[in-house]
Amino acid sequence: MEDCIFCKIANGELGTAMIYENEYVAAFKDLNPQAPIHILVVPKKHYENVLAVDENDNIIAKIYSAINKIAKQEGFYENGFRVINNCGKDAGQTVMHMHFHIIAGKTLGEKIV
Ligand code: DGP
Repeated sequence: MEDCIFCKIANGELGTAMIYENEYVAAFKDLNPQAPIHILVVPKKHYENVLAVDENDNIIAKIYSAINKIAKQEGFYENGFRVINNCGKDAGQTVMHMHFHIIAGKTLGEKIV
């Protein structure tokens, strides 16, 4: 999609360093990290948010499969981590290309944020 920053990043147009990448998914560091490890996992295809995912589409499984691999690759598989997806206005979604935050590298506490 034209003028979508995460489309451009995910498809390699901006030369962003990738933490993980496959045919469907790209993962890169968040610009504004909230923890020692803060990675964004996005589909290469544009979806505005999770509401745009059809029940027959397996992109969410592909994203979680990527998260599993990233956790092993980046060394936080054993200690655990949090995955956050903001959907829409009340959740504070600021980039309108579906993305999943992986937050790790410290004890996160019981609250969501
Ligand atoms: P959300 O509130 O869930 O829409 O979070 C969007 C996140 O995207 C936010 O943590 C900052 C990050 N972000 C925004 N623009 C860029 C960018 O150009 N590059 C990277 N790496 N991250 C970005």
